[in-house]
Amino acid sequence: MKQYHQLVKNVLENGVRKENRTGTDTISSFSEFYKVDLSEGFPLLTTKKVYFRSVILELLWYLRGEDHIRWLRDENDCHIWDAWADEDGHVGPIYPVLWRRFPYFEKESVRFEGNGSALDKEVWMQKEFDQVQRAITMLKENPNSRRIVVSAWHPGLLEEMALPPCHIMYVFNVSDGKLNCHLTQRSGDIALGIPFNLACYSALTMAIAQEVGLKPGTFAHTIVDAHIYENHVEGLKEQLKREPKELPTLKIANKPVDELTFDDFTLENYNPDPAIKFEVAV
Ligand code: THF
Repeated sequence: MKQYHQLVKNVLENGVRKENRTGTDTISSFSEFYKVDLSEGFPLLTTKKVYFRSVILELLWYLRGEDHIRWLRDENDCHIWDAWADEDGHVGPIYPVLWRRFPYFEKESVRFEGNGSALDKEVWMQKEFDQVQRAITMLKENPNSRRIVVSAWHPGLLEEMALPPCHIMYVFNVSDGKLNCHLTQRSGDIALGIPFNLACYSALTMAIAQEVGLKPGTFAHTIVDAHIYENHVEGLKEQLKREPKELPTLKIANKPVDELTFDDFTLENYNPDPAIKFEVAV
């Protein structure tokens, strides 16, 4: 993954020092972009070990639509979201809820009856929108559409969230029989989060491509505030000395996305360099 190494170099070279809410300063570069061709392999970094199991479990958890991490933390012993959850595991309406049950209002006619008379009134009813299912349906029925968007930004709910979404919107695009995905991220932790986000959305794109009968195309990623926490700089410089190897292959069972389990994802030919320990800033 030369693109990732280039991204790290760009941020180290062009970045400026910034203070932030976590108390650990960052080197931060405004608006970074890279893309990878998913036909060249599954973009799981080879210059450090990335925990594939956690990546896929995080994706399956996003797809579950819940406002808590119990499935991830208690049933699957995956702890990457623990820092943001309360004891019950609640994280509020973040990605899973926003992807699968985005709250919205719809006008409906309701009949009020009494005293032998009836009154029809228009009222606003709260509903939930499954954006992932809509994207899949659109890809099947109208693949040339430029409106196949999943948005995880909901200004009215920010107060309820454990943290506001970092990857705020993705757009699917079909060109030449291939499914492309562009992710817009408002804030990206280059050492820890980005390798996960890249692999997670690439796996999602591959799974959806298979379900709708397209080939996987390109994953493209815009990161608005692309930053390296100061305590990650040493580890990343170490990683830059390592030579990227051939990418592994990901095989996904041919099932609808909603029926996938961890065992349906098979990673082949992954021979990474050793893991590098990075502390997560909360
Ligand atoms: N906050 C910060 N500061 N960085 C992030 O990357 C981040 N996320 C999510 C929400 N807030 C964030 C959480 N995602 C790990 C990986 C992804 C996370 C959080 C933590 C992590 O600790 N990874 C380790 C170990 C993995 C494991 O044990 O399975 C690693 O070495 O990769 C970005 O979306």
